[in-house]
Amino acid sequence: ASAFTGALFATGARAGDLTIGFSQIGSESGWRAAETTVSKAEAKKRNITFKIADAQQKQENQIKAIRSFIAQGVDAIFLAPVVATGWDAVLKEAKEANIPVVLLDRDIDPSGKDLYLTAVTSDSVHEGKVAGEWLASQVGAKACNVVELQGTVGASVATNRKKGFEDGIAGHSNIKIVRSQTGDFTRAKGKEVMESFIKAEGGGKNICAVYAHNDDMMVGAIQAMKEAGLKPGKDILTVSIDSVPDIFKAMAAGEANATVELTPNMAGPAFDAVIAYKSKGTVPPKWIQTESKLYTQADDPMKIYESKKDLGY
Ligand code: GZL
Repeated sequence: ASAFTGALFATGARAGDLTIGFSQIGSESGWRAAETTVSKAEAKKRNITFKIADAQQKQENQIKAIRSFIAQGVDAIFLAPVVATGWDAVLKEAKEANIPVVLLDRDIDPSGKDLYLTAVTSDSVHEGKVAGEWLASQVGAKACNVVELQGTVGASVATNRKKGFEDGIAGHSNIKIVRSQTGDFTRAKGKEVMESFIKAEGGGKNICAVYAHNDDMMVGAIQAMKEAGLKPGKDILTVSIDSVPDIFKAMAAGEANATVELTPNMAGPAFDAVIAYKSKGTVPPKWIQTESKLYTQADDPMKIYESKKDLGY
């Protein structure tokens, strides 16, 4: 047989034979919309049949989608778990059906570790720490009251980004989180909660900084600050996570200060792990970590905006 045929034979199942179901959270943020766009492109590159179910941020819809993928007999299931708990039963059903599950961009509680093949995520504690350390580097010894826009309650990334930020400002007793509430990772809710923070904090004049667990909530918060006659990016420092195009636009306008980048391409490494597992029995590490990078106004934000604006955010 030719070398080519031999190679195909050796790799067993070709990527083209695979059907993978993705239980996606929804499209609550620009980042998540980009993740969906990128994952479709990555599936196409590998000639994989890819089915995406949008759960509108509801866990029960994600569980239904997983059950449907099991009934369809897909080769693997991707899950971006909206919250970290409540997955044991349905993931046990996938295990019994011998369908490997890969987590994308969020984790489930450690008790479920044997219920998934691998998790492709960033280090969200580190992201929060980078954000906290950046703020500490900006304020020095000045008293700084911070308001925090948390992500979805119970999501691993919200818990972790909160902890990481606190680690980042630990040892700087002049920096205090004075208010903290969930904006559910959306622009609308981020704006609404920021409006309430501004009212509760004397019109916002004693707010020194805003920390948002994602850029979309920060974009909403920036709108709220401007409508209240405040100067985000100048009187009130901003730091958030995702590095979506619009936060770079705000930075270029001097209305935002810093963002920690999260790649939307979690699916590429996930596809490769499943292909290797299915064709060669290669067991991947439990965690495939994606990189995080801090960007500030010093990094030519308009140029970065231009490079990201057509990537499906
Ligand atoms: C992080 C991801 C988060 C993004 C938000 O890995 O789960 O979910 O930071 C999105 O934009 O809502």
